[in-house]
Amino acid sequence: MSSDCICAPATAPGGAISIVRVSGAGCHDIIDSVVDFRHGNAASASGFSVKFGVVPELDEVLVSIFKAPHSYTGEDMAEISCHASPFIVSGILERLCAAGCRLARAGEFTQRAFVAGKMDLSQAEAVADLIASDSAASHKLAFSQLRGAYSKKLHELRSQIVELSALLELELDFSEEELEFADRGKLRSLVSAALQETERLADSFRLGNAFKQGIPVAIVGAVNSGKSTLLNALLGEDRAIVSDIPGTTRDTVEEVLSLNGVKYRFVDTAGLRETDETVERMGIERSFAQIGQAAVVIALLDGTADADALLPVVAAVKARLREDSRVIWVISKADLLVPSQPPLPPLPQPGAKTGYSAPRTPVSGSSGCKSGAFCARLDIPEAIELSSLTGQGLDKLKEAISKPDSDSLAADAVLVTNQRHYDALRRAAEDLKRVRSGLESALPTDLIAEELRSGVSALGEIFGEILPDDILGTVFSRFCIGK
Ligand SMILES: Nc1nc2c(ncn2[C@@H]2O[C@H](COP(=O)(O)OP(=O)(O)OP(=O)(O)O)[C@@H](O)[C@H]2O)c(=O)[nH]1
Ligand SMILES: [Mg+2]
Repeated sequence: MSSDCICAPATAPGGAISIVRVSGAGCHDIIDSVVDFRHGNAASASGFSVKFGVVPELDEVLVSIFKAPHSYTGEDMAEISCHASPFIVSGILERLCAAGCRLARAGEFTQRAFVAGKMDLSQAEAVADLIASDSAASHKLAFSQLRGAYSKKLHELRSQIVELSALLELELDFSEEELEFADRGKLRSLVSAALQETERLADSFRLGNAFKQGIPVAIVGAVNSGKSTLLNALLGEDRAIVSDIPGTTRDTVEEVLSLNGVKYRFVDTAGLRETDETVERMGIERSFAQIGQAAVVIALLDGTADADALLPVVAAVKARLREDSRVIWVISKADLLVPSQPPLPPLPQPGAKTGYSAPRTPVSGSSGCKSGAFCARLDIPEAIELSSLTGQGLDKLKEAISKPDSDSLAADAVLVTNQRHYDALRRAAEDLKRVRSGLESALPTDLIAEELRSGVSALGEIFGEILPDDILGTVFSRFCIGK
């Protein structure tokens, strides 16, 4: 454990009260030289205590005193609550530094907590995520990671692999006697199970990361189908330019919005149509790219348009949609549709895209595609009828966007949200795959053991322990060698 004393402001500028944090052996003596306490002093305080004092000529302060190891860093610590003037905060820091402290580097308190074994590396990372969390979803994931649910899951996985390693290492120790401690069939099935779990965790990164960064949602459709109007309706403000001129939106427009506690990044795109115009063409290429990148695609189909004219849009969406993405089909401008009975009357001018004034074709009943004609023609399972002008269907759309995500979050699944962890899990999965094929091809034990060791160390990186030696510790703790 580092012995020097560090100090730093723990609160952002502003507000009424600021907190200056101090940590390190001997820091209570430094505090005593900076603060005149009304009763006693920091060095002689026992356990956790809060003392009132004065920093001469500067401020009245309240000091929380923590004795090692019962503090965030595991060291002697103090938190000085003062009035939130930048002058006072820097004055206190100056006096602490003059008395023997140094200014802490970014994250140094948490780093000390990790070194003291107060938390593992993934929990330390969760502290940063918790501070950065800006939605119920990202908060929930960071908090559960901090509380150790995530570490527990990974520890379980890792100890499975350590156990496999331990058996193989034991064989290596007794290699002259040609003993086989590990039943190869059992080993194969254990490796498969560990590989499956490793891959599941690695695969959860796409969702976990999306929860953290904001889930990408693309609003796509033909020109003039109401995409920009929908973005504005979702946001409740006039963010994107709306006009009845087809091809109004040329470039993507992105905005963040939380639904049901989940953060989404909505992207309004250029309308899809055949065009020779270079800039519009470039915009449409970007729309196509957005379909391929989004986790959720809202595909707008203008309910007043000829269904046949929408077939290329449906085909374009289906062709570019990622396998793990969701598409929500939406029939827009529902306020212009008159509920009536099928069969559908012929359209006055096939292909006309701007004749929205006259209410006409009923595409369905009250919800979904009850008549089925429109959806059947377009070969889509169902669609939400929506009017961004009246708000009809808007709640239903929000629900369709957010329900699957809030459900998967509520399922308490352990999700990977950190790129470093994802990389380590991927490497561990590759090692396990090599172990599996090594077992299948009866590779020598020492080579298989090597791959397993590498997998253990990859997973260990997640917690900050890179100790393949603990495999040996497990061997001796579990087996009586003399027997
Ligand atoms: N009646 C009605 N009109 C709508 C609705 N949504 C959009 N419109 C109108 O349709 C026209 C086109 O709307 P936009 O939101 O600009 O359409 P867009 O899909 O973004 O069009 P591009 O950017 O050109 O691709 C505008 O005149 C809107 O007022 C709706 O729900 N009901
Ligand atoms: Mg637009």
